[in-house]
Amino acid sequence: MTASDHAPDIDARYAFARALAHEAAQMGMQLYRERGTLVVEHKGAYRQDVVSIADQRIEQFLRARLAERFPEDGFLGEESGAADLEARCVWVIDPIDGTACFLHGLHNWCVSVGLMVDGRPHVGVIADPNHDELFHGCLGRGAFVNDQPLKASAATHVSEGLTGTGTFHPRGKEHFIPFLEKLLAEGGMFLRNGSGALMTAYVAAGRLLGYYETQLKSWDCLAGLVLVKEAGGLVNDFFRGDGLLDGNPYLVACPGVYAQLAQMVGPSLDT
Ligand code: 2AM
Ligand code: CA
Repeated sequence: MTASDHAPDIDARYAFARALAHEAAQMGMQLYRERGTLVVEHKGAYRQDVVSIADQRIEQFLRARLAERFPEDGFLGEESGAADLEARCVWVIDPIDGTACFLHGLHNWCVSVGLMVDGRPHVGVIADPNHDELFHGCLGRGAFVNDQPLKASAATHVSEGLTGTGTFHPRGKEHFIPFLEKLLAEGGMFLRNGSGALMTAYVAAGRLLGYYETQLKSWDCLAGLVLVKEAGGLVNDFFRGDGLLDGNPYLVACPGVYAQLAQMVGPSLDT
């Protein structure tokens, strides 16, 4: 019998993820206060895609602590890539989701720590130190912000609240502008706060009715997907194809408006 034959200790991982994300977010807060001194780089040719030494330092911290505590687990991170993806437990983390906000002095950023077990999102923790909010959830055990249970909105029409959105230039505005037109035509309204993880958590919390992003990466949303599912929301087939490594279009929403939003997004959700 090998170590991988044993059921993984989910309790230990869930507790560790909560403490770790909180600690990383406090580290992020310190770096955020010093953001004027951080070295900023642009990823590739796309100038809006920025990364700083803060992203790299927090990811190194998370990766080292996870490897020390759970050496048998795999890892996928935005800044340092993948290791042991065939392991039963794989951590999928974004050290700072909302990097552009972080660097521009806007408070919409967070640390996102997700855990996949046997290929499915199982534990999600999103730490937002600017608002003292720790979102966390575990498959079959509910989702919470601090100690408060999360529940997706009971709305049945987009006109009843706000819908999160986001895009980036390389994806093409044809996947975005038609959606906005349809949303506005139905009396809906959009919000774009710059952090996919936080907007996903807000859908779980019932603060947003739904959230459409033309393209996300798995580290932006894996933790949040656990929260949305546990809060009674619906999610698209984000992991189809090479979704884990390359990302996909993304839609999450409360049950009463998911179909309406999916119709507005149309074929862009599948291409
Ligand atoms: P980041 O801050 O970790 O880069 C905002 O709409 C969301 O898009 C954020 O979660 C942001 O994550 C993400 N994002 C930024 N650049 C991206 C890219 N090139 N591909 C996919 N998502 C991106
Ligand atoms: Ca990031």
